[in-house]
This record gives sequence, C-alpha cells and structure tokens, in this order.
Amino acid sequence: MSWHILGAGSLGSLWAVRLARSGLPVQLILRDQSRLEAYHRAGGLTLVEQGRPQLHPIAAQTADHPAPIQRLLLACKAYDAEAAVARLAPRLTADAELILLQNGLGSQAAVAAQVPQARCILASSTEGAFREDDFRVVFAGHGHTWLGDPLDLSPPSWLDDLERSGIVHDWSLDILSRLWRKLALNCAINPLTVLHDCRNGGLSEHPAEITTLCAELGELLETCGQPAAAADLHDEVLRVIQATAANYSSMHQDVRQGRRTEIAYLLGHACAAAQRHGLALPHLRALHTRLVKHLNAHGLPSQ
Ligand code: NAD
Ligand code: KPL
Repeated sequence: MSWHILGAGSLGSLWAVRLARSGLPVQLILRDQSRLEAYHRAGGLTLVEQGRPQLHPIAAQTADHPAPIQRLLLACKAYDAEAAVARLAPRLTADAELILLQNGLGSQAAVAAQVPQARCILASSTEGAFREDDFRVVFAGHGHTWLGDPLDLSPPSWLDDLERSGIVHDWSLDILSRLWRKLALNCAINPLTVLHDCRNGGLSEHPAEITTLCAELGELLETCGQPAAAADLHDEVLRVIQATAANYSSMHQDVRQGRRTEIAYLLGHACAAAQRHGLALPHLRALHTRLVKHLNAHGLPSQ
C-alpha cells in the first residue's frame, strides 16, 4: 500500500523521507508537470537533520496520474486543502483514508465534504520544519503528532508504519479538543506578535491584552462544547510565551516573508464560530479587524 503525500513542502517532505527510508512505498504528488520536472532535476528531496543534508530520490507524480489512491497524507496549507483534494477526488478508492495535517480548523470540514466516501483523519503536530530551498527541508524541532477521527474512534492499521518510521505520535480519542486548544494558543499569541512586531517573548510586555484574549477564547471554547480545551488556557499561553520567548511565531514569519497566512482558519474561524453562537467577543473581534487591516496594508490576503 503506497503512501501518497500531497505537498512536498516542510511537513510533507518530513513525513515522506521518514516513511521512505523505513522501506515503505511513497509517492509524492506535485502541483503540475513543471514542478515534477524541477523535482527530477533536483534528484529528489533533501532533508537536513542536525546540519547534515541527505538526498532522498522518492518517487513523484502529478495529480493527473491514473493510479488509484487509498492512503493520502494532505500536507499543504489550510487554504490550499479543499482545492487540492478536489483534484484528487476521482482517484480516491471507495475505502480511501486521508490524513489532514492542516493547522487551525475549517479546512478539515471543507475537505471531508468534498470526499464523503473517504475516512478523514485529523492531525495536530508540534514538529517543526522549514523549507530552505526548493525540495530542501530542514528538520528544525522534534515534536509530537496527534491523530484522531471524531467519527470513528478505532485506530487505523497504518499507525505501525509511523512507529517504524520514527514519527512520534499518539492516537487521540478527542482530536477536536486538541485542534481547538492549538487554535486558541495560536489566536492568543500569533496575531499579537504580528501587530507588535515582536518575538513570542515580547508579549510579556502586554499582559493585559493576553489576559483579556484568553478569557474570551475560553468562553468561546466552552460555548463550542470544548471545555477541556478551555481549561487553564491562560496559564498555558503564558508557559508557551516563556518557553518560545526567543522565537518568532509562524504567523510573524509568514508576514515578514510576504507569505499568505492561515488567519481564516485561526482567528477568522474563532470569530465566525462566536458569531454563529451569538457570542459577543469584542476583543477577539477587534484583534481580527486589526490583523486584517495589517495584512491588507502589507498586500497579503486576509481570507
Ligand atoms: P509548506 O508551505 O511548507 O508546504 C505545503 C506544500 O504544499 C507546498 O510545497 C505547496 O506547493 C504544496 N501544495 C499546495 N497545494 C498543492 C496542490 N494542489 N498540489 C500539490 N502540492 C500543493 O507548508 P507546511 O509548513 O508543511 O504546513 C502544512 C500544514 O502543517 C499547515 O497547515 C501548517 O500550519 C501545519 N504545520 C506546519 C508546521 C511546520 O513546522 N512547518 C508545524 C506544525 C503544523
Ligand atoms: O504554534 C505556534 C506558532 O508559532 O504557530 C506557537 C509557538 C504555539 C505560537 O502560537
């Protein structure tokens, strides 16, 4: 059974290399013929670990390839997920399984609606990787990946493949709670680092803003039926700010590098959920408005 992996970016490459080097069949799915040709010219994926680069000539194809897909790791950004899966839908088998690696919430439901016959397994990861160049990825931080399926709590058989490949993971019986918790952390930290143009640690100079946001995010999580994700949120936000004080948040890095952010699946999703529940969260809404303005002023999409 091949692992099809869409997206030869940071996390997609990290998964592809580890699965392939443990002897499992892997097929990368690239955007189009010109990307496939560029990939062949590069000779494969290069993964840099502890400063040491190694080239891995993993098989690759485009979405138009005729072979059926039974297992697909979707490793693109949240805003690309729905369109990417729409192109692959005709290739999915009746018992297809998709692993959705997207951060935030909203894209997973959009993908699942595209492919109602498939099992969609949601993932939340604390691993860190970044693209140094085309088809060259640096493994920047070891972490953990939680996987789960809110509609079917039975673990899939291929978790053994992850074990064998050294992909540290757990099967989660409440993956939505994990995704909501991560979303809340990202909403409390990332937008403020962009607006104050600071590292995560710089937020310790804005304790009142953090406290107010955490209170509203906690209220939202409770209202959305996620009380476990709300528990001690403020404490954890402060802990993460301290532990990652020297880092720039992922959203700050995206904005600085002129890349589109996943705002719609983080703060945008939180504000939309609050509105659906008739919940007034004035500070969260004001933060969203400020961030949208900031992104637009920098020529970046705010959706
Ligand atoms: P990335 O931008 O590095 O890689 C995404 C890749 O998908 C790109 O190469 C892009 O060209 C490709 N892609 C997009 N649409 C495609 C299509 N239709 N066909 C083929 N390829 C397509 O992104 P990433 O950093 O790997 O992030 C993926 C998700 O994982 C995001 O939601 C991100 O927030 C989350 N995440 C990333 C990290 C990290 O350290 N990089 C950590 C935790 C979570
Ligand atoms: O996940 C993060 C990010 O930068 O996206 C942290 C470090 C938790 C900050 O929100």
